[in-house]
Amino acid sequence: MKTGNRKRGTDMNRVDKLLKDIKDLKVQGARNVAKAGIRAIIWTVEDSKAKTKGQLAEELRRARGRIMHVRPTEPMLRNMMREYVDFAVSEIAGRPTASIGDLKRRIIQDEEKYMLGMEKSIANVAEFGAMILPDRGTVVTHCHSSTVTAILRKGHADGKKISVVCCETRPRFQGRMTAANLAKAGLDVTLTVDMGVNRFMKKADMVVVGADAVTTMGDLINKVGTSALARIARMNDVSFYSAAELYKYDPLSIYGARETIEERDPKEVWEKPPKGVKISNPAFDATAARYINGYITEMGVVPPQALWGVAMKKLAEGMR
Ligand code: RUB
Repeated sequence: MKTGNRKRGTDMNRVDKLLKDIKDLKVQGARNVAKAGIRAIIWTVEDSKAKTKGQLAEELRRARGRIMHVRPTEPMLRNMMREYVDFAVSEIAGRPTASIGDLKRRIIQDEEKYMLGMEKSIANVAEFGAMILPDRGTVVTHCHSSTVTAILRKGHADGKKISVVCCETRPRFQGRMTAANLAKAGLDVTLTVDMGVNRFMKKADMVVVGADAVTTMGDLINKVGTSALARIARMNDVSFYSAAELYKYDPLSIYGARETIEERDPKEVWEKPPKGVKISNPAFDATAARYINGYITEMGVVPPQALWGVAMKKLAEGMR
């Protein structure tokens, strides 16, 4: 992730710049967005001019509010922001004799423990995911998910002979990133235009995609095009999995909240469309649980209906 200092000649500080990078997809994928959110909290603490503990706590709460909504379809970011800032605020409230400097140091040091938790978690997902990959066969994926590439690279490292078909993923072509990453790791890779995936599905062994959000019903919200892929997989009797760390679960969906689907700038699709042409550019779509064989999580592969129970336990335990 890029770091940045206060930009000369503009009002943009490094936290604003990082949030803009997240919005502009310079930081891409739910995991990386969540990590960048933690970075933004750390920078808020480092750059804080708060003179009292109350001011520091208030700055953290305000920063959390801004960061949480920078990309609306990202419960991992929201879950991590809640947890990290709750920890920071409870440190501030629970250590009456500590100086502001000491408190800031504690909050900043916590990042290391937190990131370690994230690394352990993705290593476990990769381990469980690699186990269910075919020993030899074709796996289809969509967009760029760091979690899916971790699984495929682990499978390859374990000696599985896997050919991967990546959808190019219009309009921002994140599939190219996946293809480049996997080819570099030595896997056999084909990039196809999105709708060209149909002809590969007939000989595919499984589909694995990432996850931006998972609901209590077990439905998946991921890059637009995922739901069509799931249906094509079902028509061809191909198993469909999503690699989703448990922090992708949205606890608000237990009360019936629906995931907001981010609508992106129409210019991503067509810079200057002719008059009278309307552009639709949703970033994500929803895939019903009935199309999903399982979620590959850090606790193992779980059926969609069971995910929320396992995820609530993980959220209660925390990342550290
Ligand atoms: C990325 C996307 C990815 C998930 C999972 O969308 O849909 O499949 O975020 O990624 P965008 P990861 O490019 O709009 O961010 O497994 O890395 O969390």
